[in-house]
Amino acid sequence: MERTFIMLKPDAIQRGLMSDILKRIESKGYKLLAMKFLRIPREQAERHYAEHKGKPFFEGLIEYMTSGPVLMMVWEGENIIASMRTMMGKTNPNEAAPGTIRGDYAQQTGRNIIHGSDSPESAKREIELFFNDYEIQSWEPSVSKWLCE
Ligand code: DAT
Ligand code: MG
Repeated sequence: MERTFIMLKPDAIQRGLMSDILKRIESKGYKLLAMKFLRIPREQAERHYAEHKGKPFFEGLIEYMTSGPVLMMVWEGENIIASMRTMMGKTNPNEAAPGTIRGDYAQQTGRNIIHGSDSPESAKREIELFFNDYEIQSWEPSVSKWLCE
């Protein structure tokens, strides 16, 4: 089983898309391990997106990500990192396929409503950046045996 860090960005919250997006992730059968609703401090947003520091869109990205509360989560499931990237669709919502989260709900790269880790290394780094160990739940949904054999 793999873990990933998922964040609904400020535009998803403002636009009332939380429940629609959560429904897709929950219905897939993934297990929620942690969840927080808060405004990210600027310094933490910059650390989260450190790989993009210096790029032309960086300042705008940090402004956007700190402009309002986000919903940050840890989810667990089989091959969840790659599968969530597929469910999210391409970074540019105009290139994201219909049926994907960005393809269905967004128009611009700079307002693409959701973040998901892109590798096991990023997932570990991002989870540790935003969550303490005690905030991550260990639990077994009773349907587990009907989801994975
Ligand atoms: P992803 O979020 O799909 O992992 P990324 O890591 O390349 O994509 O970029 C992180 C975020 O930065 C992305 O979700 C939106 C923003 N971004 C990336 N490229 C951009 C661009 N050319 N113009 C505006 N925002 C951009
Ligand atoms: Mg990325």
